[in-house]
Amino acid sequence: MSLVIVEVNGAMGTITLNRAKVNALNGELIDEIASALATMKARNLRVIVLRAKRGAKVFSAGHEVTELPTNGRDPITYNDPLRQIVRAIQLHPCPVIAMVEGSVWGGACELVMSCDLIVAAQDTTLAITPAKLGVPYNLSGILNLMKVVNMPIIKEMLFTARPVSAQRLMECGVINHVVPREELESFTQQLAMQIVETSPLVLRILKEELRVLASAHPITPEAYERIQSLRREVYDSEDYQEGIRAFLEKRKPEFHGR
Ligand code: YXS
Repeated sequence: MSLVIVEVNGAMGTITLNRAKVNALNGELIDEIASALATMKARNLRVIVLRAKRGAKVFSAGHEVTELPTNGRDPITYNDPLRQIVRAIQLHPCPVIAMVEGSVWGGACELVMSCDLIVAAQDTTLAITPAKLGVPYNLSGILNLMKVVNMPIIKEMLFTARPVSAQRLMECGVINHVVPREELESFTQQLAMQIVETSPLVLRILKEELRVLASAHPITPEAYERIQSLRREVYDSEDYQEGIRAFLEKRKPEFHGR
């Protein structure tokens, strides 16, 4: 498990992202996060902390761009690793706390927001970037963002793809606590211990009730199919190819709406 560091301290588990340079979420890293979660579930741990290494400049750069398909396939399908790990966190039977320092990008914002609580260092920023890359984000991903971020703010984040400060996101009710970096670990540990003292059976059912109710959004098959056809027009577009090409060529994309 080189891409994550797994620690267990009593009833608390810690998963530290440890992939070189910027913790870009490739399939291998996500498999190791999922494996760590499964181990912690088997050990009946009562709270999990998901973090980057101490002092990280980048918490995670989001989806591994080189793993986004450019051959006409949907870039974010049900079994995409990002989709898998978001579901694994949402279905994990105990609370998962995202302890965030550094900058968070793209799908890593959804990863952080799929956690149950977010504690962030003061200099943390989150940027949701599909519009910058030309990626047609998927319905369940958008719903996950909407569960956490109110509509005016999620529209600004999605439409501008710009970083937003942790402080502002705490004021908007997205982030639970913002603390100085040097207090991040102790504060998160204290919060985790408060959770450990409560009934694990009740927490398990509360978390699942909240997940089920928050996901209860009726959508007709025709509406779903219409969205999927609109998304296909995007990932089949020249703009989609341009977004990924520009990223790989380290230049600004030039989108022409086709
Ligand atoms: O040039 P080398 O080989 O050292 O590689 C560079 C970057 O190309 C690479 N890298 C990535 N590789 C794959 N996937 C990524 N997401 C990714 N991000 C970065 O890591 C090496 C170091 O990056 P560099 O030189 O830019 O470091 P930096 O410290 O100057 O800047 C760090 C970042 C994170 C601010 C910068 O790398 C950046 O803006 N990265 C892209 C962030 C982003 O837009 N992520 C969204 C990925 S797509 C996604 O998550 C969803 C599909 S969606 O777009 O829909 O939200």
